Amino acid sequence: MQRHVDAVVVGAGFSGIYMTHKLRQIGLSVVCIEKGEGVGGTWYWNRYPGARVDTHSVEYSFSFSEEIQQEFDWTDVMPTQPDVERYLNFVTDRLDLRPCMLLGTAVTRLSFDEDTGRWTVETDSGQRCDAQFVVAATGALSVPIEPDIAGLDTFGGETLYTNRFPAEGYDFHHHRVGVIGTGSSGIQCIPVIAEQADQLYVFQRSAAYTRPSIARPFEPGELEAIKEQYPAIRARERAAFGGLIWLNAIERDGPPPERKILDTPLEERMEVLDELAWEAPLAWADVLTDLEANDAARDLYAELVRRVVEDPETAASLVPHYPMGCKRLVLDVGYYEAFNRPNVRLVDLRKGGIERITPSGVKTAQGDFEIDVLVCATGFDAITGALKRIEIKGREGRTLNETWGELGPLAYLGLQIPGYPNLFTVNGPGSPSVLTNMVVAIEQHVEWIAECIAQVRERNLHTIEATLEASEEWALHVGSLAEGSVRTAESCQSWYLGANVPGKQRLFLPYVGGLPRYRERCREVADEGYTGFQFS
Ligand code: NA7
Repeated sequence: MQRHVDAVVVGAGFSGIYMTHKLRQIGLSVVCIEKGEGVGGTWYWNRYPGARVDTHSVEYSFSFSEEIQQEFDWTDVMPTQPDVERYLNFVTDRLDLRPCMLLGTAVTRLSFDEDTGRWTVETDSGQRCDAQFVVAATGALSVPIEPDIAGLDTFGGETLYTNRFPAEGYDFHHHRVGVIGTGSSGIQCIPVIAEQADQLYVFQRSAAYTRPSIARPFEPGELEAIKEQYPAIRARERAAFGGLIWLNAIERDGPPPERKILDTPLEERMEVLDELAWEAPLAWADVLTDLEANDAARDLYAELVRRVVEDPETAASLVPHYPMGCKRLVLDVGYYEAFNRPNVRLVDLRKGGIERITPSGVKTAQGDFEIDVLVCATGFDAITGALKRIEIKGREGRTLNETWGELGPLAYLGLQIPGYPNLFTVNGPGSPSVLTNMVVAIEQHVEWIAECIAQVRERNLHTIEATLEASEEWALHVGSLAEGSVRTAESCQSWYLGANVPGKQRLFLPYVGGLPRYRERCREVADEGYTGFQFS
């Protein structure tokens, strides 16, 4: 590794790959340091069976290179984990990024030297370097959390985690399997495991809202036809609220629905249900803002579940008990159908929780379940988790954990933390990130950061740093936008709020105002000479 570089990029997922390319393109010497042995970030670690993107492949891809978008061939409409990993390796090679990547190495410490204005970057391999700029492309969902369940380490069988699943896969045939966790990861792997296992127990603490994915392989010629429309697709994506135009699915970035569920008689609601099926519960103007309307929409949802799941008790347990829209909506392939199989049993933990894991299985208040394999699909310390796990020392040696502990997880525009000059965060707290098409959000951040760094260098400046005042103002603005929706309702416990991590401050972290408005604000800040930032 070079000892003295212009920039270090931490992480080689979508963000790190593009950031490394972009910084090199504007003439910087760059090292990209990645913990995984390969590139891909989320798509390197989450290799569990059934792992798949819930966005159309063409939309879940970089738009910055016409060559790349024309040359790469997706196999599926909704890409699988191997397909995304193949794509990111293709991009890395196509841009010839490997010479400046250090894989299999984790950044452990970042320290800012106020005299030199440079960062020292230390790693778990003992290699270190210094750089003028650091970009944390560390991912919003990259720090797994282990369930806080007694006896987990006493289990005598195999314990697997979806978010660090063995690269060689796992054969569940002839095994009794337990899955803990029914978020996206659990819901995607359960139908696949159900097809293989002798017996599958699904330990559900909270049911999730999910609906069928449009997953299927591309028809011959279909991808080629889409490739001809890239300019129009990209332009529409950039203008869309969530960075998504839902190719091949219903148009959801069009005008919001006008009718209110509470103003609609029951019979008419059922007609809408028959017509729109899984789209029906959210096809109302009042569902995401009025909890009573949300309850009514949940009744529609419950009816849809009952139409698939044969056992009435299981169907009832599979209906979430919190408002729709509070957590990320899941897309699945045969999830509810899996519960009609004779070898699958839902263990509703609301009827008696897990007491402990024993050497032979899971002991709950409603009985013991003997298993050979335990799969934990128990989620992540989202958005701030990865940054908090690196020891980051900014001005006056203050660690990021001290700063955030005192002030909350401040990051001006989600791009920079006051007190940490020349350190940028891609998809940091307070940016649209996880509420939007991640790739579109990442491209916007990477391009803004690259332009900002180019400006600092052109003007012969040493550092750029978000002011405390601007960061606090931004945090208040982000918070005020999220208020009054089901996302912040008391009955909502989501990872957007940090509610899945014991002890984490309850705060809605992403910016809910949509990508176009956010992009415009970032543009204005740059055009006005970087308002809210100070230079040295
Ligand atoms: P999620 O969505 O955070 O889901 C984690 C699941 O694990 C969720 O059902 C949790 O129940 C459950 N969980 C966590 N700890 C426990 C314990 N101790 N006992 C029982 N159940 C537990 O993570 P995913 O990986 O599925 O998805 C993350 C994101 O990736 C997703 O939103 C997409 O954006 C892609 P809980 O809900 O907390 O009651």
